[in-house]
Amino acid sequence: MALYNFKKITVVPSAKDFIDLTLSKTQRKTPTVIHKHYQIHRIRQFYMRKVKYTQQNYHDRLTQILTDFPKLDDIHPFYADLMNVLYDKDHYKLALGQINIAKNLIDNVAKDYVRLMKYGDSLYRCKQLKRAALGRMCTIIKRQKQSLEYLEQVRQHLSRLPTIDPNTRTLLLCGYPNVGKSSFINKVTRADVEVQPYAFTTKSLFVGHMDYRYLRWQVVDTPGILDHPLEDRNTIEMQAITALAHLRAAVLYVMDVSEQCGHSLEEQVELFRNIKPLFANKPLIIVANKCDVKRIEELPEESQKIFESFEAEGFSVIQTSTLTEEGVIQVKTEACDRLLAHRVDTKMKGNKVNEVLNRLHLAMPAKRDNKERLPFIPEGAIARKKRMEVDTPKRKSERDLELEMGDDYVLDLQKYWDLMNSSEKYDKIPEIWQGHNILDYIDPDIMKKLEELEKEEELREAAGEYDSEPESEDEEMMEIRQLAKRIREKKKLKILQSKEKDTRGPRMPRTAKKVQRKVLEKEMTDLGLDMTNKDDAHYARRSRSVTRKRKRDESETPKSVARSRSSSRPPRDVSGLRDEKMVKKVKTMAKKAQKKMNRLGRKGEADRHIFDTKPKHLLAGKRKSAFIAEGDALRCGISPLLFLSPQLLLLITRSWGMECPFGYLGPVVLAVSPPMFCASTASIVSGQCEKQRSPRFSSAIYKHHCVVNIFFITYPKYSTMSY
Ligand SMILES: Nc1nc2c(ncn2[C@@H]2O[C@H](COP(=O)(O)OP(=O)(O)OP(=O)(O)O)[C@@H](O)[C@H]2O)c(=O)[nH]1
Ligand SMILES: [Mg+2]
Repeated sequence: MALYNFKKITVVPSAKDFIDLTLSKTQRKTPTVIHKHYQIHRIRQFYMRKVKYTQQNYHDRLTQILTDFPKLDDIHPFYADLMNVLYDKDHYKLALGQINIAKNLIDNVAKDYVRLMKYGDSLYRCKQLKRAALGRMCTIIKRQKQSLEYLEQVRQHLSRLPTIDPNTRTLLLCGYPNVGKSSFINKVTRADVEVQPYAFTTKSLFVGHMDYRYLRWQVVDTPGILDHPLEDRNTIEMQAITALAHLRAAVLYVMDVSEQCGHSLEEQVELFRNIKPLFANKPLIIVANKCDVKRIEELPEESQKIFESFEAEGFSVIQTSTLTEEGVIQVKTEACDRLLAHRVDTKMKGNKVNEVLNRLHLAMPAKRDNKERLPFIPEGAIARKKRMEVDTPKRKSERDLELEMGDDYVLDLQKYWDLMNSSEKYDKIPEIWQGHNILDYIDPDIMKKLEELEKEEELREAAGEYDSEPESEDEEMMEIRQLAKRIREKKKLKILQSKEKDTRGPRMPRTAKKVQRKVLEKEMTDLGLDMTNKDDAHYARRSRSVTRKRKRDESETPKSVARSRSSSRPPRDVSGLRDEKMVKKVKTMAKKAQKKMNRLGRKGEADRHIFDTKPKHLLAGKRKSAFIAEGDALRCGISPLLFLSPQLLLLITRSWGMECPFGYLGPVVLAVSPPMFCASTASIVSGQCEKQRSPRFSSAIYKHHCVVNIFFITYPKYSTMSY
């Protein structure tokens, strides 16, 4: 069974509010800026989102309504019937059905328009589609105005219904109007139902709660019922009938014995007979109310017989007065007891009881014999207890002291300190002593440890651990010792000797050892090297400071008067080679060796490559930056008639790149009639500067279509065009 909370159904907005809410939410939560020059895809997306968002909102809200409102088939029959009585089942179902249809319609509208939007080719069209979609959705909601209003009323009413649990222990009050049902419920529960001396004070069900036998009970007060056929009963009465029909409760049929309610005793009995089928399988008590006014015994005999016949039928009749509270509690207890018994009975009749009983065992211990068994306390325990009860006065606790001294009491725990010298109890302990934190040095066991150490030391000494006995060592050991001594001495001496040396003094690097040139040359000659003509050679390795800089070579003999050239080092490809011939040979060899490599070498991705020597984005200016000025040739003082003359050509060539009032002169367009030709010529040339469609240009062509025209294409001074 679905669980519904009647109190927590969300508010159903009216159609107008619903539309306003949803549209404003769409407006708030979706983007708002769109331009017609945006990509069409983006425009479509923009409007599609609006349509979808609106649809989703409507859908969600309507779905919530559908899920929040209870389905009559899913709830307890008592509530289903009550709702049928109160709101009319058909109307209710129809309203919810309408809402469901509206939801589906809105979904379909959105789906259709989103599909259409895919073909929208302009902002305007997309916008119109969106408008149409939202409009249709809103119209659908507008048509649900009545359903929404009805559902909101139902919601409000449902939320105010009393929370009656159809399955719990219940006492149900019923009877003619004005007999004192509400007075009774007010007496036995904490409920506060209106009591008035006229009929139909209570127009709907009321519930109150009470406790009996540690259980929670609910008491339901119903509106009064009149005695007429079921079809004639109004909604107020039908609520009572519904409660009677569906609640498994103990029924208290309240009668007014005094007939102050305006209905005779016979009428009340008649009603009882009529609605008796509703009491089937329910404990029933007849409450003869208002006994303070008239008791049954005071009634005429015929009337008394009525009650006697009731008793004969097995119904208990209890006289009560809500005014004097006579019999009220009796009615309550009897009704509750009977209901409990009845519930147990019905449970026992059910199938479940066997399953439970199989598992239950109630143990009832039987008495073994009549022997008296007194509690036993061992002797020892008694003795100990006696010992514990000593007469010596108890030590006074701080609490006792506090009570004794009152305001003068000061908590002093220092007096309990366990010191060797009790006079030191209140001495102040310094935290720092001679610059040391004394807490770091506190070891409570220090004296003990010291004692132990001393004892150990004494024992060791006594054992002679520290006595050395050289005699005990053998000769070999002696020798080793002596040798070691000598080694140590020698080592010390060596260290001393080395310390005497000044090891850190300046040293001559081995490389800088001076070798006499003559000595070297002689040595080399002896070894068989030819050492003639070696005046320029320098054999020694260059020491940095001396030969860091290459000595400047002597200048060449000047070849011109103006300049003299200093002789430089021989080029690297010549250096080390004997003569011209050798150089030539080496070069051919190198070329040959490279040949194969060159043949194999292909242009690869690693090679430097300029992909586009004239990238358009760098070289083409803005479209507006170049324009063609008609008759620029004239402004430059050139007659169009001189078109073919060589002087003109020369002039044109010279004027290329010249400054003119519009910028710089560029390519020349020669336009001759017929105009078509002019246009094509012009467009060919102007195509270079992307100005085919310049209106100024074409109008110029058509104005002068019969004569030869010279057009200079000019570029503004700031143009980046290169030509
Ligand atoms: N003297 C007397 N008057 C009572 C007693 N019980 C109720 N009344 C009066 O009867 C009148 C009706 O009482 P209600 O409790 O409103 O009766 P009801 O059955 O709830 O009436 P509806 O709600 O109209 O069906 C009130 O004026 C009460 O004061 C009673 O025991 N003794
Ligand atoms: Mg009432």
